[in-house]
Amino acid sequence: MPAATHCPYCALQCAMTLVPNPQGPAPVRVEPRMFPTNRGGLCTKGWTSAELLTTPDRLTSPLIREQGGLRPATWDEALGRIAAQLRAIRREDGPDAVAVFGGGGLTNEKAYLLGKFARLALGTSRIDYNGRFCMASAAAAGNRAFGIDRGLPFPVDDLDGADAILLLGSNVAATMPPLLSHLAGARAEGGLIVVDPRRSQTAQLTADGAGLHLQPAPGTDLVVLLGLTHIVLAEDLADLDYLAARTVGVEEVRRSVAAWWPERVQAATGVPVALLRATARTLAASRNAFILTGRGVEQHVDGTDTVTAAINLALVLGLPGTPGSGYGTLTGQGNGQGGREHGQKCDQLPGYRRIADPAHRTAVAAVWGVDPAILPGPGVPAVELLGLLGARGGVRALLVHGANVVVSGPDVARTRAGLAALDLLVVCDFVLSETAALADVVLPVTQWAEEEGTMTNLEGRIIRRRRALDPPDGVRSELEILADLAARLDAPSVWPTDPAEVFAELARASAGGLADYSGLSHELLDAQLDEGIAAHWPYPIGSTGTPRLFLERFGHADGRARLVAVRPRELDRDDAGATPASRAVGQGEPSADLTLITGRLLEHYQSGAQSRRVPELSAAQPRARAELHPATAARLRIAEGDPIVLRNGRGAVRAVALLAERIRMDTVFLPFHFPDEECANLLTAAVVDPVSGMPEFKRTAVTVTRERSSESESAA
Ligand SMILES: Nc1nc2c(c(=O)[nH]1)N[C@H]1C(S)=C(S)[C@@H](COP(=O)(O)OP(=O)(O)OC[C@H]3O[C@@H](n4cnc5c(=O)[nH]c(N)nc54)[C@H](O)[C@@H]3O)O[C@H]1N2
Ligand SMILES: Nc1nc2c(c(=O)[nH]1)N[C@H]1C(S)=C(S)[C@@H](COP(=O)(O)OP(=O)(O)OC[C@H]3O[C@@H](n4cnc5c(=O)[nH]c(N)nc54)[C@H](O)[C@@H]3O)O[C@H]1N2
Ligand code: SF4
Ligand SMILES: [Mo]
Repeated sequence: MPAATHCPYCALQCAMTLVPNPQGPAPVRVEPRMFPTNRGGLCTKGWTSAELLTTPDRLTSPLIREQGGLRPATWDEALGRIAAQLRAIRREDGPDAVAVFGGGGLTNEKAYLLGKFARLALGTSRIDYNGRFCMASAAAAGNRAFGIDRGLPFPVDDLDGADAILLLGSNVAATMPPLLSHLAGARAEGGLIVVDPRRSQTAQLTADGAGLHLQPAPGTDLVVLLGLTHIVLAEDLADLDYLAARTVGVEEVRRSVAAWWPERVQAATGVPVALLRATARTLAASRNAFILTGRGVEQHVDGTDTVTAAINLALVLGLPGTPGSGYGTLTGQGNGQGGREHGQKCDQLPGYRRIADPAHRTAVAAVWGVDPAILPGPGVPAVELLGLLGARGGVRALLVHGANVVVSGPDVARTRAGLAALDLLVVCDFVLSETAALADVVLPVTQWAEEEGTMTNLEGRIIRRRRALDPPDGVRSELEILADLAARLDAPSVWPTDPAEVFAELARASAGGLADYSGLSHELLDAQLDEGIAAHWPYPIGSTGTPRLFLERFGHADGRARLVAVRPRELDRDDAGATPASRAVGQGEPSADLTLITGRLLEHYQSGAQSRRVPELSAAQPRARAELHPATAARLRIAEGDPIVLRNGRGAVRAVALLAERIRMDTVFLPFHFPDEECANLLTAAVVDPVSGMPEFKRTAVTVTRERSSESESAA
């Protein structure tokens, strides 16, 4: 039977039908399906997604480490060993010696059960997930400004009516290609404005009068945004009626941007005054404008403040909560939205509830049938958690579900050392990812086409993932694994393994929370699929969902949005010496010091654990290539295709030089999809945004040289 489902990868969750294909290279064939986000389109990753189902190195048996290697084991042996070791560690060092690391790719059902498992079966406060690398700063800024964090508080097709869209640090042409159809309206009006230190595929869409490209020095977006807000206020372009009726805090923001006149912003960021003014005026003159942020502006130590500055600009222009306009962040992972709502964040309980709030604890404990006093308190965010691995008084056992931290976490050498110092590393995956290869026990799990569940896409729309074929023998679902371990650990409460039952429990536990799913069920979602109804949360019992938030009020008690005054970071704290600002205006001696920014290629997904195993994708992008400006390359005596090394105090990465005029001369771009000696995160630092705990993936000081074999020439 064909199954109407969605792509396994990103948050656009493009709709597809999986058709049985017994004769084909993969057991099912992917057919695109009409849906508001993708309109029948798919990117190359979606088209090839079924090939991973039968990848030759698919895991089909638990593995246990013995004498340095991994050997197959029975489920009973593997789970028995995990339970025994967890019990012993807990007895010796207490429940916080065991930690859990989740993922934004997990279904809502898995993410919910994982949070419950950590709190009830392990009793640990130490759970967090890879969404901390992805959504944490935008979430923190959204909560601060609006009192609710839903990536897009409006359906994606609202963008169609826009005549201006300011897209900050997002390369949707590579990261969500079908979304481009929603930008066509703004392009036709000349209103697509892209802010990126690279002339990315998305920035190239602004050519020929379709819009503007602002190319600031990496990490200076906050200053750009202060400058834009300054111009809007100084030129009397602000929506004063809206500010008075719907917000608080504009006077502080007015004062905070007063000193950021355009010439000063140009000097600090490299963006010409004329472009700054044109941007502010285009946004202010448009009837329907949107401001959208992506990881380029968020993955910084000041990411929360930068998103706050973007929201301030949106509020000054009167966009959020105004029909046909708005602010949003483009959620990344398949369930990056739902994954941040149901309890795998260290400070959170289901329904986007706070674990430190007594009323929230009581509500969830009642659904779980336990005394709220047994729920642990808040834990620590992901980067801090990874820093506790193997430390004295830290974590001795780690369970990983849906993340490949030795490729995608910051400062990979630190994480590798932490993992090596553990007594027990358990990884659930369907392939032997680089992290799974280090585990003491590996548990093979089902893939997307083999399971039922729900995902919440970038619009806060809850959709169904449907089973199209049986999993291979030997593979179990994560729900079964968690229930089995919970029983072995004598956990209280019930541990359903049927995804529909888990969803029903999640719905009850979320009732009354911000992300209320209580009116939904698998059954209703299936019916909605056929009727094409949009199940955006909050969806309390008796409602029909909330496609658009904030039309009448924001999430704070007084219904008003908050403008929060923010200031730029110290631009000279870079560990390589020269500041981006000084480079922006061409000061300083020529040197090999560059600012590394990292990001994505169309063909690969995240750590590459999945996409590197799909032949077409890995053939298209087999190796890490580092983008350098030809002038920079000439100065460093690097030619197209040369093997190069990027280096700093944390490590060295090998890559192939890719010369491209599209990048700033002071910047080098490296994709993070590759492992081992090509792993970009050998260079990134475990420094985080103080509000959100999000690491700085997008601004790292490096030196770049040709590889040693030709060192004689470059040294001359
Ligand atoms: N092909 C593909 N698609 C994906 C994914 C994938 O791995 N591969 N992952 C999914 C996930 S989880 C996510 S989070 C999204 C991410 O989607 P995006 O946010 O679009 O992805 P990135 O490539 O990380 O960063 C976007 C852009 O930010 C720019 N940038 C870097 N530093 C700065 C800076 O300081 N300022 C500004 N303004 N821009 C900067 C980069 O040059 C890059 O073009 O993609 C999703 N879709
Ligand atoms: N330098 C740099 N680093 C970055 C970023 C960047 O822009 N630059 N971006 C960051 C961002 S935005 C993100 S989201 C992270 C992503 O980083 P990761 O979480 O490491 O990314 P994935 O490769 O998606 O890892 C998911 C792993 O889980 C497995 N998996 C998939 N589905 C399931 C499931 O249902 N259950 C289980 N148990 N396993 C599953 C996959 O096979 C894979 O091995 O990377 C971050 N790291
Ligand atoms: S854009 Fe995202 S959801 Fe759509 S096919 Fe590509 S990876 Fe899948
Ligand atoms: Mo992400």
